[in-house]
Amino acid sequence: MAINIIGMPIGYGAQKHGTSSGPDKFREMHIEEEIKNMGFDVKDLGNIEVPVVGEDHKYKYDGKLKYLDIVVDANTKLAFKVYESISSGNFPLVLGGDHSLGMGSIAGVSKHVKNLGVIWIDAHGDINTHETTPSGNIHGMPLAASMGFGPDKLVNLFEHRIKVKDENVFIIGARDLDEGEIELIKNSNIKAFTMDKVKKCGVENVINETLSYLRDKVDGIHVSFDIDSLDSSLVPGTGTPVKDGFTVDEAKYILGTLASSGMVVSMDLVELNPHIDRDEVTAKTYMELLRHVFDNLREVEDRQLMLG
Ligand code: B3U
Ligand code: MN
Ligand code: MN
Repeated sequence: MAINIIGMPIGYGAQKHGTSSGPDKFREMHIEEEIKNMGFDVKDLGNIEVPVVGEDHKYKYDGKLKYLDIVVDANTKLAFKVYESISSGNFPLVLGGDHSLGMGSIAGVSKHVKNLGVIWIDAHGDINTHETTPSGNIHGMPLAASMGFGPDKLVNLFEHRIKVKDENVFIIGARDLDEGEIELIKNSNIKAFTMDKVKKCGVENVINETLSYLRDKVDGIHVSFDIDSLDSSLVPGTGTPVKDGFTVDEAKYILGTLASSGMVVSMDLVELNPHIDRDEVTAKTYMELLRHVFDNLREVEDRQLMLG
């Protein structure tokens, strides 16, 4: 197995477009070398091509959903890349980019892993539809679209099918949910551990419960990690920071425990906006989390090698 770095330099799904520089920031922080140093075979597959357009494109394809066709096209390309990677026995690590890329990743992974689980770690739900979105920003919709909720263009991205069953989706850390998102959670089988619930139950119990549920039900887990799940005071370099979030240690615990489950087959790291970061703190925090993930994945690999 090799780790396949896939850059998705997209910002059109968000209000601020600076996340398009995220993948190259990770490279500047020596992401490939860091993962290699932990004993992995790593291959950087480069960036998905995302055209650069002006403001005049915002409502060119749809009166409400911003930059719709560009987001769809780039995510379709991403889905192909991710599918190619995972079906060749590799681990796709998708570097964002805004969170609209979750649609492309999940579309690609779920073509190979038929019964997929998704863990979405985020201050937001990202389960708006064209009907409920307050902003028209598509990074608030990818998880809904992946479960079959939303406009055809997003739901049928890459392939005409539901990419993940709502019952196999966990949202962890949400604390800024819109009215329509709360309704969808009520009327579906999505498992939402809002920040309030996490505080009440404890991070450890939430993660244990998530993993023990998914262990019997799915063939692999895609982790989609939004850096705004951390407390706003810790991550100035992200477009929509929200207070009362995770500490760095809690984020490490969550990602590390998921990685050591042996069930994680692919991962997104999203919403790093280097243009608004302060002294690279957000980028550095991201790298610290990443090292922790790969430390834990390394142990899983070693265990599997020992068992032959
Ligand atoms: N829920 C809001 C805000 C938002 C979602 N994701 C982010 N912000 N990063 C929306 O626009 O859908
Ligand atoms: Mn998000
Ligand atoms: Mn978010």
